[in-house]
Amino acid sequence: MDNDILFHFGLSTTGNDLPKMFGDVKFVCCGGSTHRMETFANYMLQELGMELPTGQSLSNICSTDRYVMYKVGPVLSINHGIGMPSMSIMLHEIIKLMHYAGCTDVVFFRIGTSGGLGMKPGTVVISEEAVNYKFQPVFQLPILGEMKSWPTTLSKEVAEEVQSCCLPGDDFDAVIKKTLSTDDFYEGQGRLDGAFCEFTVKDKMDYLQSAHDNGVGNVEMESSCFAAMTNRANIKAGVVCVTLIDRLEGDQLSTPANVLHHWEERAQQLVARYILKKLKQHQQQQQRK
Ligand code: R2B
Ligand code: URA
Repeated sequence: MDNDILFHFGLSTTGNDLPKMFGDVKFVCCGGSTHRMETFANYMLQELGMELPTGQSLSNICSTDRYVMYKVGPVLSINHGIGMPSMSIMLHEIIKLMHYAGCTDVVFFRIGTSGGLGMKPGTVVISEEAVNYKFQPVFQLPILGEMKSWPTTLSKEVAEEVQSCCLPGDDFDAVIKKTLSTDDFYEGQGRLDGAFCEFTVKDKMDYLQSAHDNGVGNVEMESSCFAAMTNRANIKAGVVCVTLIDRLEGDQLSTPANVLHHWEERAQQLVARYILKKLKQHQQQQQRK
């Protein structure tokens, strides 16, 4: 194509100098909400020891109101919205963007929230793999009238390294477990408190218990698409989600907002530590050369 328009970002290959703008990106971090990804970008600014000149602040690179994107040195922070269709659009465009910018060895993260199964709320789950409603490690999408499916493999190395960033002094645990990705927050996750519900408490508990017995630690709405698409593109990727509730205990998110925000910071903290560690290792390798 003479010009490729990354429609949902409001960027294009002829309208923007993508290599100049993004060529040094090494980490793409995404999460559902626009505000959380702005907070993460500002947090990375601080963690990377970067100081903006007085009166300046980070600004959103996207010119549409579909997604927000912030760049802090080698880190891109971008939101993906709720659900796999929104995740998939963002990933198509960010994978092309990384390609056009000439980026190499980029690691992708989803930093998110989830419902936990049988663990203390506030625990961070690092996904071993993402599974569908039948607990299978595949992502399916109908294309041209046919159902296609891809494996939802995630990097074991990244998962273990992120887990090792949880330190003895931290007031939370980080566990590696399977993540169940659903297409709905309410009935799709076995909630009884949606506008509709045609199953019993026992049906719900049997399903969630069976997920738990199959090694599932948490439930959310994007990881299988994220894992399948990064895997298809041969991109190393990790999913780090905090649990906001124990779904074996209830459905409603009744914890106060300030506590939930504090918990959300935990997943960001682990990924930030991983990034700093990798940048330091890279710097040391360069010095040795
Ligand atoms: C976790 O939280 C959102 C739903 O509340 C969804 O994006 C997800 O995966
Ligand atoms: N996000 C989800 O998708 N489910 C939950 O239970 C909590 C957050």
